[in-house]
Amino acid sequence: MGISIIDQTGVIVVDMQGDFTLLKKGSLAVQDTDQSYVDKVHTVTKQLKSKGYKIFATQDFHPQNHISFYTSHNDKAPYDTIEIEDRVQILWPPHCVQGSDNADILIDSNLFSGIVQKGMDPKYDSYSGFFDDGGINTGLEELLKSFQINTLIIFGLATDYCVKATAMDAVQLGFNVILIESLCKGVAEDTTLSALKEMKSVGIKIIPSISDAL
Ligand code: VGL
Ligand code: ZN
Repeated sequence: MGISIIDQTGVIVVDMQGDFTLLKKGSLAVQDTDQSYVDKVHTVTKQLKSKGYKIFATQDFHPQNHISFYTSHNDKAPYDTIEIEDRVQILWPPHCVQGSDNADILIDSNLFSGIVQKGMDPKYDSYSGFFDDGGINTGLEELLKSFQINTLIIFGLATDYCVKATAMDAVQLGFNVILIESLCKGVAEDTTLSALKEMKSVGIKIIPSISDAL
C-alpha cells in the first residue's frame, strides 16, 4: 500500500507570532487576534498533529534595519508605501525583530516538524514562506518535499499578506491547497476580501472551518 492521504498532507501555520496579535499587544496586531483566536489555532493544530498530519510553521524574522520598517527610511510613517525596483513596499511598524519576545511563535514548538524563518535579508521583504521578494528560496518547498507532501492545509496571519502569498506560491509550486478561513485573520477588510477571491481563482479550496476539511 502507498502512503496515505494524511501522510501526504502537511499543515502550515503561518506567522502565529506575538507582534501580529492583540493578545500580545503586537506592533502589527491584526483584528480579532485575541486569546480565543490563538487558543483555537493552538487546539486545531494539536488535533491535526494527533491525527498524524505533519505540522510546519513560518516565522517572520526581521533584522532591526529591515527595509519593510518605516523606521528604516527618512520621513516615512507607518503604512506609507514606497517603490523599490519594480515593487510596491508597504512600510510597516517594526515587527518580529530577531531576538524580541514578540517574534516568538505562540504555538507549542514541539508540534512542528519544521519551522521556516523568512525576511532575514534586510533588503527584501518576504510575505511568502517559499520565496522572498528577491526570489531567494527559503527551503520550505524542499522541506515539504522531503516529507513527500503534496497537499497543504494553510491558516494563520495575515490573510491578506503572508497567508495569501504563501498559499499562492504553494499552488504555483504544484501543491493542492486548502485554506481554513476562520483560522485566518486579515489586516484590512477590503484586502482580505480580494485576497480570498484571488486565492479562490487559482484553485485554492477555501473552507470555513477545519471540521469541513477532515
Ligand atoms: C506580515 C506584514 C508584514 C504577515 C508580515 O505575516 O502577514 N504582514 N510582515
Ligand atoms: Zn514582516
